[in-house]
Parts: sequence; C-alpha cells; structure tokens
Amino acid sequence: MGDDNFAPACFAVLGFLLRRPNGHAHFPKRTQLMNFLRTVLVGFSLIVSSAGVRLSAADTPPNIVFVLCDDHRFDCFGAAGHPFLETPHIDSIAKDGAMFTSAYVTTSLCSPSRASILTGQYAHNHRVVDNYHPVDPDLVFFPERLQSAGYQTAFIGKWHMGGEVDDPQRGFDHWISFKGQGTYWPDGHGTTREVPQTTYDGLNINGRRVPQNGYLTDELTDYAIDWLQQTDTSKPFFLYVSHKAVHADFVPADRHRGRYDQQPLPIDVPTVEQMDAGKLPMWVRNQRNSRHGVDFGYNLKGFSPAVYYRRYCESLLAVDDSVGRLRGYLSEHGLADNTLFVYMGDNGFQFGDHGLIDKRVAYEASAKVPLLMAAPGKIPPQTVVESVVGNIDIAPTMLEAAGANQFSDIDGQSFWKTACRSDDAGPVRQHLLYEYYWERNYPHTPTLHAIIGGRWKYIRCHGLWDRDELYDLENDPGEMRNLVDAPEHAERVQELNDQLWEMIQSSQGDEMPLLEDRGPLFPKRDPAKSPQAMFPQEYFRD
Ligand SMILES: [Ca+2]
Repeated sequence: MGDDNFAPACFAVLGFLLRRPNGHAHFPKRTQLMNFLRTVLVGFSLIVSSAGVRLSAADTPPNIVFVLCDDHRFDCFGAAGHPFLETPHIDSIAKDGAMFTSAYVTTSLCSPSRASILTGQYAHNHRVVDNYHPVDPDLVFFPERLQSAGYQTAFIGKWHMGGEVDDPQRGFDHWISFKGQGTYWPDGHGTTREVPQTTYDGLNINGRRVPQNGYLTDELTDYAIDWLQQTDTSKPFFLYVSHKAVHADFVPADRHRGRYDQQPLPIDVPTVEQMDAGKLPMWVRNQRNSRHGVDFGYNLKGFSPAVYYRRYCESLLAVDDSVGRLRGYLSEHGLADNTLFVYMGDNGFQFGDHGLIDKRVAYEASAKVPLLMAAPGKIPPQTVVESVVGNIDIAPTMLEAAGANQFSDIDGQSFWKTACRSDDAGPVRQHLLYEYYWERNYPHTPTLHAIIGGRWKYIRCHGLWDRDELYDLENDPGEMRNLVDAPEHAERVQELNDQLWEMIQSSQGDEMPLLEDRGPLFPKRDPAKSPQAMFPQEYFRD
C-alpha cells in the first residue's frame, strides 16, 4: 500500500466497521476494534519502513537486476556441464532459482537481439536489423514501463544500438555507456586485432564524458554497485548491466590470462568431407573459407578456433566475478530476498561448429543462449525450465514480475508464471521464429528464416540458389545431417514450411526491412584453403 493510499484506506475501514447493515453507525465490538487497530499498526509500520528502511515484504514490487553478457553461448558455464570452465557465481543462480535449457534469441546478432529484449518484438517489427542504423524513436523500451510503475532505473554497459551511439536513452534514470563496441582496456592491451566499432572514447555518464580507467568488466561492475548504494530505499530499482564481454576480440582480465592455456577445444570441427557428406548448404561450405569460418577466421592466416576459445573462456571469468559481486552486494544489504536476478546472453557464438565461427546463423551454438533467473520465494530453487523461451519474452516477463503495465501488441509472451511453477501458468510455446537479414558487410550468411526450439529444426534461406535445411536435434544435436531432401521427410518439410509462413505472416514478417549499405565490407577468401562448394549432385539432370 502506497503512502498516498494509506490514510483514505484507514478511514474506509473505520467507516465500514462503524456502519450497521441498515446504514446507521454503531460502536464496534472488541474484536473488530482490535482488527482495526492491527490494520492501522501494520500500515503505520509500512510508512515508517518506507521512510528509512528498504521494503522487503513479499508483496512489494521486486527489485530487478538484469545482467546481459555479449555473445555468451548456451553451453559455456559450469551448470551447463562445461568440461573446464569455472563459473561458480553464474552456476549459483541455477542453484538458487531457474535454469532455462531451451532459451533462444530470435536473431543472433547484437543490436537486433538487444532491441528484441527491450521491446518484446521480432527484428522484423522493431526493425533494428543490423548493428549500424539508428533506432526508431517511437519504439517503447520495457524500462519505460518500469519507470511508470515507480521503479528507479539504470543502464550500465554496452548499448550498441544505432551504431556508435552512447547518449542516455529513454527508460533509464541513470546512464553509463560507451560508443559501439568500446574496448576491454583503455590502452587496448591484450587486443590482437580491432573489431569494427571499437572505440577509445571512454564512458558517457549521464551525458558527461569520463575516461575509462581499468578493465571494462570490472569497471562496469564498480559503477553498478555505486549506483545500488545511492538508490532511494523507498522505491524498487531496475539495474541493467550490459557487459562488453565476451565479445571478440576476446581479452581476459590480466588475473585470468592464460588460465586455460592447456585446455583442448571441446567442440568437433568438421572436415570439408564431413560437411559435404552431411549435405550442408553450399553457403555454409563457402562460409567456412570466409571471415566467419575456420579456414580464414577474421581473415587471419593461421586462425585457431582453439586459441580463441580459450581466451573467450578466460574473458568469461571476469563476468562470473561480476555476477558474484552483484549478488554478494544484494545479500550483504538484505536485498537478495526481494530481488529478481536475471542472467542472459544476447546471442551465442560458434567456435568451429559447422566449420564456422561467429553467430548470425540459426544453429544451436549461435541461436541458443544461457538464461538463468533467481527470485527467492517465487522461483523454486534448482528449477529446470525446458519450455521454449526467447529474447522477445524478456520484456513481458520483467513487466509481469514487476506488476507493471504490459505491452498490448508484441511478439513475446511472459514466462514469469512458468518460472515460478505457478498452477495457472499459461500454455507453453512449442517453437520460435528465427530470422536473420543478410548484411552486405558479411556477405557469406544469407537471409534466413527458421523454426527453432523443438525436435525438428527447419531453416529456409532466402534469395539463394541453395538447399534449405532440416535437422533432427534428438538424434543429431550437432546439426550435421541435413535431412531436407530425404524423401521420408518430404511431408514434414512441407508442414514445417507451412508453419514457418504462418508464423511469419501472423507476426507481419512478410515485408523485409531493406536498409542502405553502411560499414566496412568483409568478402575475402583464402585461396589456399577450402575451394568453393559444388552444386549438389541432385541438382543436375541430363
Ligand atoms: Ca552479441
């Protein structure tokens, strides 16, 4: 009960108790009087606590801490069964709350996925389809709804929507960000190559430029804890910590550098022959020898997915430290019991899976992400949620958890009740629509539409003379046996194609955004590596 409502409510209760059925006033019995006094005392204590001590009652809106990790693939943390990565703090979220084993992004690319998280919409509706173009100013971000519900809000970290923009954005009372990809260290040490949109302009703190002093993952965590310390204790808060880590070029903190030097790559990198035998599309075979393939990764001679993978894992250790510090702060300050803590990746990353690196594609390593949530007293400990959930579901889920006004027309749906194991949880989604729009900058990945999340994954490439794809994830979790042309699956392929178009059309996805060319181009191939793919035998006839 808010302070403004308390006095009128007390008078209403008093009025009710003093009124006889016939409308005449009477003197209350002793029990009625005691109940009334108890109500007054409880209300009074709420007012007192809101004046000086943070509310912790179970029915007050929860605080929310949302930690987004860049390019964190689904199997790279201890609780997911990783063979050597040490992530005790990320794992502790699964122990205290829920781990989602079928969490996906509907577009596996930084800006589109971030926009889907903030709006609850597919990329074809929010239309942030690349990492370069400005964001529609009419889009509503879910933290705006939290502000209206009385939340104090902060964004700390990588924004990366609309190119190299780091100005304060709507929905956030407190703002700390950096342009584009920023940098792990202000002097760039540890970096072996500069990714596009790397910047050394320091931080934008509420519109003021401030130098970056240290390792970015640690520094963002410092700023996050600084903000927690100065929040108004009478209001709930929403803190969005958006790490630069673990985006390429992976640079671990100095304290973690070399930790996994001796560890093997726990991923099977297929040979060209295996890719051909698996009937992968020509575009996948050709991407193998490109900036986003193992033969010419980042257009570097001698690129090693194993070396990059070790540095990726080492970079993740500071993110785990960050989670530990944030959760530790909440516990030490009596906030953990009324805080929903969420950890998520904005997309996955391939390290040789399918002969590829990077993301964008619809395969599991690219589209599936870690998602963990702890909310004491609401989400039971050690809950494993197998339902298919997506980045488009985050906004409605956060709004439901907060008791804030929902969006009326979005693509996502709240899974809050499912996470809480409520009896009245609604029907669970069976599939998600996946989409990726071809970028001229990285011409090796075509426009893709797919049905993801279930046993059968169907991938359709658009505007290309090539095979589509069908995988049986139950018997082929590595997605290396393309069944799309198998006669025994012809009916299934037709059904999935019908279903795909139903999902596209019912979400207004049949008009593709077309944006002008921006940014550098990376069409290069290594002439010494795998040759271009041949058309499949079945494409030939006399
Ligand atoms: Ca990303």
